[in-house]
Amino acid sequence: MSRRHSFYARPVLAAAAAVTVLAGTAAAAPADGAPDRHTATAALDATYYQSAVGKTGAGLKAALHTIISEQTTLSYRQVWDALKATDEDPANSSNVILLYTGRSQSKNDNGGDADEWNREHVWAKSHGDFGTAPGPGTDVHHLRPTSVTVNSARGNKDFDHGGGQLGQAPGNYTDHDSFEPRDAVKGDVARMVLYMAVRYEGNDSFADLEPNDRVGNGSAPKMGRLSVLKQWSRQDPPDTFEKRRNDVIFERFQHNRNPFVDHPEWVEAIW
Ligand SMILES: [Ca+2]
Ligand SMILES: [Ca+2]
Repeated sequence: MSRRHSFYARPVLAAAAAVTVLAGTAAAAPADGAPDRHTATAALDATYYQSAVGKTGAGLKAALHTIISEQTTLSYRQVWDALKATDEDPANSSNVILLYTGRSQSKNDNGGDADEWNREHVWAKSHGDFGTAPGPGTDVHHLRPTSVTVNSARGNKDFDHGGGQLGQAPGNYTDHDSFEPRDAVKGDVARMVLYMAVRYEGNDSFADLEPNDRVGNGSAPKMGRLSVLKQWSRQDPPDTFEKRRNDVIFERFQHNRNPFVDHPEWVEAIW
């Protein structure tokens, strides 16, 4: 909760952004129910992203770091309730959608048994050894509900193409040193990893997280492979589910955004 005060020290910007996003998802929604995203993003550019718009490279990364570092920090226990909201099945409000399997499962089936869902750290928590203390280990921008068994199969592997298909999660592949998620979430994974790289720069009590182009990073505060993540981000642009998730985190939980969900072109602008 340490950054909450500073967030509300900018009440005009925060209120303007929040109200406009809500308008974009409700009042301004066209007949098909899809949010008016162009309007919502333009409003965010004029408020939340004002100091980042027009920049590229290291200057853009630094501006975004300052913006998204103003956030509420959750406890690891609070993450359960956050994920039940952020990853809710749009077709069944009693369920969440699991990241790798795509399975719709009861929100109440969370836990540690093989057939339950748990909290997957997409940026594996051993890469930088940040654990589950409030900070990167509880940042729901990269935490997703996953099948306990598939979470275990992913382990702390870097992301790359290839391997054998997972029997319990068709479309996902793994070998001894890497994991490839199903096509529908490849971009989500890339944008989560790159959010972490911008948010955590080593100026707090945690490591500076950065992508690189390797696999087998082990406990180094690195995640690969950057060239593959960039490809996946292009291949699988943000959809309604991913955008709604970003809005829910911003409005209800952390009060910060994943800039790459709002502006996927900023991936190439920085890397
Ligand atoms: Ca996707
Ligand atoms: Ca970093």
